[in-house]
Amino acid sequence: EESMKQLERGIQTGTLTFHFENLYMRKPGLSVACARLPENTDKNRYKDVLPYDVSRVVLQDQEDYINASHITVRSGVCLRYIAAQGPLPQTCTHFWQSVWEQHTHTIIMLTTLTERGRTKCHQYWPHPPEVRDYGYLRVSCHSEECNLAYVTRQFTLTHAQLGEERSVTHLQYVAWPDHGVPDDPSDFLLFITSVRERRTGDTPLMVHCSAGIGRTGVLITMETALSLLESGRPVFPLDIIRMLRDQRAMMIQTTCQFRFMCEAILRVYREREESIPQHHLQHC
Ligand code: PTR
Ligand code: PTR
Repeated sequence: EESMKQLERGIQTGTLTFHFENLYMRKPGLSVACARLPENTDKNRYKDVLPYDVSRVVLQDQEDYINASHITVRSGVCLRYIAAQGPLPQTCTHFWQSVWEQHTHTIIMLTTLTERGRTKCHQYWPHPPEVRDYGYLRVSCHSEECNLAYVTRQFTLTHAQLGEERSVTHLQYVAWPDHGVPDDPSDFLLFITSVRERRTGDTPLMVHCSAGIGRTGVLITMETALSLLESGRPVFPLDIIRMLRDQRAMMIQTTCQFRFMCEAILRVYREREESIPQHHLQHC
């Protein structure tokens, strides 16, 4: 595959990381006015990580702001996401409201609550078997299962006014510090596989870390690359990242994250290549 040869060469020679470092962080000309309104400033975890007005998730309420962006990948495959910051104590209700309104059935969390003694995300869900109310939504957590690198939780959301119930799955990857890369590429690839298994229908997956750009960007790029590989299409990571940054600024934070991701894509590609010829041999 030509794009994979380019990728391999690009990593070896360093041209890919050079181009990555020269990509724009934000799409020029897009405003972030709503995020900067005085009534919304304390809803942003980081003053420098704000959603564009055009792609922000709008809550159906008087107070319509949340630091979250719609991300749609359209390049042969169609994948929808909401990329969000880790909720703050004062934004947990907005977070659950967006889960409900956007019909999200899976939340992917890529951070722990604290890292090196600093808060990265507020615990926005109840410990099992507790139940908690977030605005009009009652959230109960009825199971928590720990894997090597991630935790799976099952929530039930009940809408107080409508009486309607929905199940939401929570997948929390716990082996990935911010500005860093996952501890183990195989664990991470397994995690992406379980994320892919959660894809049913057309509803967006909710993805968040602390700022909702670095690790969230890596996960979205990676799932996109895998689904392109699966459908036999070429993978150009820089094009994917540019497309993501046109919808949420600064997606993928560091060169290390970028390189990690490229190497993981190559690894998946090689494993697929190795399994295909063997399969043919058995038939000869
Ligand atoms: N000049 C930057 C680059 O190409 O890397 C892109 C950029 C565009 C950076 C806008 C920042 C921008 O917005 P602000 O002035 O709000 O930081
Ligand atoms: N200004 C913050 C900082 O650099 O610490 C913003 C920030 C925080 C950016 C975390 C990215 C972060 O990582 P992630 O998006 O993976 O949570």
